[in-house]
Amino acid sequence: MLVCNSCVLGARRLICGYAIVPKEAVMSDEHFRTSCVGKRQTANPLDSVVQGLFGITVLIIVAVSTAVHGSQSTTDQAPTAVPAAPRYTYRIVNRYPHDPKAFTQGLAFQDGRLYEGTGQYGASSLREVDLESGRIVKIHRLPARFFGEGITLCGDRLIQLTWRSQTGFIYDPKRFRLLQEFRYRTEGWGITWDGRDLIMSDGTARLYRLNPETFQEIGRLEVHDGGKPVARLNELEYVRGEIFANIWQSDRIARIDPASGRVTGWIDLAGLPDFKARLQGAGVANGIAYDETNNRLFVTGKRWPTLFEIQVIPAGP
Ligand SMILES: [Ca+2]
Repeated sequence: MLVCNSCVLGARRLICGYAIVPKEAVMSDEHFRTSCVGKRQTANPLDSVVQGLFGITVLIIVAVSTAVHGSQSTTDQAPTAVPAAPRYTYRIVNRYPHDPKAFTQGLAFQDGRLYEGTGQYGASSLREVDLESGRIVKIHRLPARFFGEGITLCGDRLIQLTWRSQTGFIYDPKRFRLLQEFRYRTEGWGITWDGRDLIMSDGTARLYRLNPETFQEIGRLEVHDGGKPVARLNELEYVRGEIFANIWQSDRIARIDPASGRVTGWIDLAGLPDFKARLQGAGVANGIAYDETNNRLFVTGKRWPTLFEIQVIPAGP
């Protein structure tokens, strides 16, 4: 059971009547239709008081539930560590349209082309998107039994993970022709390529190095900050010697040292997108792509109407 990411942990920090829902529900259209996004539009002032009391109750339930289920892996259950690494914020360099229906799970950029992977059963896809207009240039729809997750370029191959199917797909980036499938043992969340190895996340604080030819695990990295594991590592991007990782249920990106797993900085994307987009169903930040040729960093989120090019800057004291 998980807490609704759009309501509790998003920028709005409101508690909806569906705050504790299975992960599948969090990611479903049904949840967004029936969650506080819809309720709020007809709320009266007293509702906020009721919601506040309900929220406190929900948080107590979550705390008790966590204690009761404490026998599970500490890595999986550990809350995101209190940031010990320096904080960064952003400066918006450019804004581009983004499909507000795209449940973004992966983003990648190479040779002037932007690629996006989307999730949800029955709606998962792989896309090439025109950066300037947001127009879908090319789309491959996954069979309904697959929930699409992270994507990455790996030389002249385009790789896409799926969530719980332990199945990855390899495509020709030009035509999206399926070249090969591969298997892995964990859930599939994010994936990136450092020019040598594939690096994959599974929602825990662990990153896996995979041989890009055999897809066998060749190493692991425990990601930590202030001595504590940093769980819920999601979409990934290799950026000039660092691994950038979205943290699921938050608008933060962890900057990770690939050698030690230490978080060297936190990029806070709060405020992207705007409040109006949140009301219209935009979820948390997810999707990082780096244009190595032009040194451009792109970020977006689940159902965000905008894809941003940003410059990362220190947050200051
Ligand atoms: Ca990426």
